[in-house]
Amino acid sequence: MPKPIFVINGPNLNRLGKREPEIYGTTTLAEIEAMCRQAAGDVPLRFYQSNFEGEIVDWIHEAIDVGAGIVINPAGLSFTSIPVLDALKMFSGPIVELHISNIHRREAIYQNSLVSKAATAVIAGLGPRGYPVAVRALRELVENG
Ligand code: DHK
Repeated sequence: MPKPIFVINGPNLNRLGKREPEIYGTTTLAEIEAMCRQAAGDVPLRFYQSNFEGEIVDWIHEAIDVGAGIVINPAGLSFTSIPVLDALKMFSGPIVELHISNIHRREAIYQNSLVSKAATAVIAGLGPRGYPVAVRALRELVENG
């Protein structure tokens, strides 16, 4: 059985679909999960979202123990959370940091992601379609090393 890919989402992403649609679009998190599962194919996928930093750290610990790769949209925690960064540094597999918006074209508070210091790659600005792109990229990284 192949090891699972983790897709971890941070605060406020449970509100996608209605949250600032001019920035994040109208795709819901449930629709994004379905896109990720389709992209994962026969690779198991664990899809999580929390508004709480500690829960996200716990899921990264789960990935450290059993995961093949991580796609993470830490949302606002990208710019503030040392605990999330420290947890990601313990993960030995590939990490794709994902942002629906292009954070580098937004307000300054959104432009310095701490998480990027642990990420293998960063996808920002592709909108919700960035998620399946990240999952497919992780599958290739994991399968082809
Ligand atoms: C999502 C958020 O919630 C923001 O705090 C980030 C990110 C951007 C996104 O584009 O997915 O700044």
